[in-house]
Amino acid sequence: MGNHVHQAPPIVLTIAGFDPSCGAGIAADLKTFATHNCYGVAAVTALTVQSTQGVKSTHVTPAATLRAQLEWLLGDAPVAAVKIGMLGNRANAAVVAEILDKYKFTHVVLDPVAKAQAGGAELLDASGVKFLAEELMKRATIVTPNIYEAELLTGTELTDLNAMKAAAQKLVERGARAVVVKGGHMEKAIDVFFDGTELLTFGGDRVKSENTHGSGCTFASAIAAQLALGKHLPDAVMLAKAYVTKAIERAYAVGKGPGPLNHFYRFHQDPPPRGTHEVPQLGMHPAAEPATHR
Ligand code: PXL
Repeated sequence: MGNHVHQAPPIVLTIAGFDPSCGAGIAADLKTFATHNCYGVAAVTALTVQSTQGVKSTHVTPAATLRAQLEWLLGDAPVAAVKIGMLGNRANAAVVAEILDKYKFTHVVLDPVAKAQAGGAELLDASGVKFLAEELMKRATIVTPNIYEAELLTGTELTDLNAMKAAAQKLVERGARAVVVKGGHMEKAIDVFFDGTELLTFGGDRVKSENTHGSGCTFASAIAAQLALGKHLPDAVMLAKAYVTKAIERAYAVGKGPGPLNHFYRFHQDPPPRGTHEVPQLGMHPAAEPATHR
């Protein structure tokens, strides 16, 4: 008995930064894992000072502390998939490469986060970007750059779908096992997938919404969760795109700036009708509201 009676769902690890407004980073990742019926765990690479109005500053976790978080966690629980987001600097990127080599995870989704969309704060230093391109990309199952990140990683300007396809091919030539170049910032929001063999495009309607903060984090996390649940790569990407699109459609404003996605749109519940109360179970706190039966 005790706490081992129920079987745990797949455990998915995010290695990313913390956004206190909980639209992006670790909080977005954990919400995404939860809504995909996965149990999320997290190692913090950086603390950001942030609201919906933007990133004010970033405070990178010391590399030894990041390593300690990961080693202690990974010695404890089996991880079915890993999502990597903001890394902060090269030292933390190097710790992640070391951990990937040591633990040889089945599924690793790398979101090559370089800059914050709002305000353009640097989320990975220049030598970290170089390390990511040369060392981390080849250790991942799939890399998920947006247009800006794909431009940064390939050194070419991406103005249309053909350029996105060429960029995906270039990143595979440079060692990525699979790539999805996200077209969310383009007119049509078409994503380009390439795994060295199959070149696929995933069409999508560009949802007119201001509330898209954290969509990149959410997309990568949804792919990681789908892989953990046993989906194959192109299906995982397609399902993740559908999830993000719906979560943007159902988003709401939280603060003065762009709001988060509605990660829990699947769980929307209408409030109970007036006069109906949840029935407290035996052993609930005595202050709980008494039940009213109708
Ligand atoms: O969306 C990129 C991103 C990732 N991770 C963290 C962030 C942001 C953007 O602001 O704050 C922690």
